[in-house]
Amino acid sequence: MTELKALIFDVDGTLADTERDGHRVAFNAAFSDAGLGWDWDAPLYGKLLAVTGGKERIRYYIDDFLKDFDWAGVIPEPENEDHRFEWIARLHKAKTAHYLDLLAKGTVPLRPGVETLLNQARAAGLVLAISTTTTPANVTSLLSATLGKDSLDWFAVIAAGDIVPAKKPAADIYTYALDKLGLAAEDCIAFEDSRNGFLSSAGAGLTTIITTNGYTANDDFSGAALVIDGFGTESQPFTVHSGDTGDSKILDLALIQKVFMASQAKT
Ligand code: XBP
Ligand code: MG
Repeated sequence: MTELKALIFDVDGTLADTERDGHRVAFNAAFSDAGLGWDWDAPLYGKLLAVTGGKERIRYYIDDFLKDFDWAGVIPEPENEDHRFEWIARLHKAKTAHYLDLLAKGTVPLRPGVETLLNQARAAGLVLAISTTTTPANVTSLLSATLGKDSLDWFAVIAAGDIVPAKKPAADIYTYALDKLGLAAEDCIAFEDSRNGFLSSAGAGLTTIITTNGYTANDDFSGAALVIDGFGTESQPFTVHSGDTGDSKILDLALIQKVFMASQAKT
């Protein structure tokens, strides 16, 4: 049986509830600046989360939700795929700038219990890493805004965004993180919030604990080691969707070790 060496965290929806009041708001601000008249309300955004990656999500919206989008109104050669991609990339860059502003203003806190768990893990000498689809600057800004600049050094690897061509649900970003860590999947445990994220971590062979949020509570997490609705704190204990948590009400290192060992015993 191997010993748990590293904790690998997803960011959006896992470390922080970023989507509805962070990314969505930033997308809408960029759309407004560009005079597009698009408004991604909270329920629509829930549907758009089917596709990970901001640029990919915009393309999905245009192709599947705005079937008659007039490309000729925004680029000179509307049939040119490279030009379409570049236009979306520019729009997404503007979205990222808005998102970074929101983070700098402290609009997006970490989820309750996250900071305590990170500190526990560091004190216990566990390696920490990040594996996310979002743009790298979004990760460093979220960590700096919530935990202070020094927290960037807490993470041995921050694997993010376009560093791999295939985003979640592909396993690539987790495989990349494991490779950079120089660890095997059996040495680590992943923390995710969504089905796409879980497919990615499980695809890389990682035991995964799911902490759901408003957008993902009804996702299919069959095969996950544990599914709870948050990390839990003394005043806000988690609720269990599936898995064995014994008497625990908080996702602390003792529970993580227990879940990790139970999953090792099954393999
Ligand atoms: C996160 C994403 C990202 C964010 C937006 O998924 O899909 O696209 O929604 O960030 P996960 P960007 O939590 O599974 O990594 O606009 O920077 O892509
Ligand atoms: Mg996520």
